[in-house]
Amino acid sequence: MQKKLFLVHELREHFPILAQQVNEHELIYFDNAASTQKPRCVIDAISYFYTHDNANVHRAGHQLAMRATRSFENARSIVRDFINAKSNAEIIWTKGTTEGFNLLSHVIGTQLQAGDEVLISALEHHANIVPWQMLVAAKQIVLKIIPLQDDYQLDLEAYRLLLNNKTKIVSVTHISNALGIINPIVEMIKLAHEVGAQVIVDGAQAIAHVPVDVQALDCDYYLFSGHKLFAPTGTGVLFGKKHLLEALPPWQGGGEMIKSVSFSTSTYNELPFKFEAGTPNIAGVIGLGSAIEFLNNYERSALIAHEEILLLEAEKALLVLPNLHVYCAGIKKSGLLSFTVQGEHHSDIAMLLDAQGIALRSGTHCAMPLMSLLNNSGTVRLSFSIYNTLDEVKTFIKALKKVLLLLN
Ligand code: 7TS
Repeated sequence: MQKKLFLVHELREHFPILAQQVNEHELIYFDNAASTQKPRCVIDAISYFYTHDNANVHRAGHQLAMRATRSFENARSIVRDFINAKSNAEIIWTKGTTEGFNLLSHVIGTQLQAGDEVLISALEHHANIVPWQMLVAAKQIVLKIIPLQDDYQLDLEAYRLLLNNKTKIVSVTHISNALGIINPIVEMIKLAHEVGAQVIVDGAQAIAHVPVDVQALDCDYYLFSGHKLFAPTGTGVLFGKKHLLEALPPWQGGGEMIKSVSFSTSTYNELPFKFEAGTPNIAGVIGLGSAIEFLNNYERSALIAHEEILLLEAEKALLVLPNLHVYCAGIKKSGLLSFTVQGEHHSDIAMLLDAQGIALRSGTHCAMPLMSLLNNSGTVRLSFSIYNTLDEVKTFIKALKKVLLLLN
């Protein structure tokens, strides 16, 4: 397919929400790690579905139901190709990364024994901590934490030492949502497989910023949320290797996930429907397909290079400001960076930037254990997307300088 030339101002035109003023300033949206904005085609795809095709999927034989099912399953094929999964059976719809973790910890948990070990890292989002803690309480499994080096990158040597024949699951983020660090997941997956452990990768942050090829990674499971990839909220994907998903019991019971039901027993549907009980988020899933098609119009490497420039320029400008600490400066990051200002509360800085039309997140970023390690109550986080511009970075730096003067 012929790709469109990437010009950031042309691309921005596709995102109607960006053309607005907030607090009498042009909106600068730097909170993309929390959720991305939606292009017009995604908004239109949802509207089109409800205007023309709305019906339930996989049930009736009437025209609307067939159209709805076709568009819904077409989105599954789009996702399959986007992450290079082998088959549609490996693409399970969820309502987001969090639901993916709850599903996996629950069904994998049924097969774990007391004393089996699950490894997560110190960089994890709560979504990859709390479900495992629930399993510790329910099944007496052992949860171990891969520590960080002094520069906050994962300590691979410690990881190697933690792996042993009791390690059943390694569950780790591809990119940290609090620090932007990219984990060496290819190497981590290889090492985990050497001891027979399976690997779950949290792709919530990575999916919008790096190409993901689940076959090349050889991960066993890969999770992401649609809303961080220009798609509607309430959509998400659980990729799992087919033979592994087949060996797992279903999670929720109900319609769609069954083959036959009697009052005494039920048999289950084939993949991927075995894990998709009840009516799914049909319009949302169609929107997710549309978001990926939008992204596929552009050369991915050009989008990635653009985000890298934004990140590097922001880091360079922040590093010369007094009393300001940029986390993981000089280390390759993706999509975002975090900083703190000595003596100032992160939420004051975010609030004063909001007054100048700049949206960003401050706080723990749902990574409280990591914040304890950093020894602070939170950071200010700048997170970028393909529609952000260098001018926005410059305006942000000017606005931040004003904030710092005001606070002094
Ligand atoms: N994992 C990571 C690495 C995340 O960044 C997030 C959301 C999740 C899991 C959970 O995703 P959800 O879509 O199911 O909520 N992270 C953020 C964030 O950094 N700011 O707001 C949400």
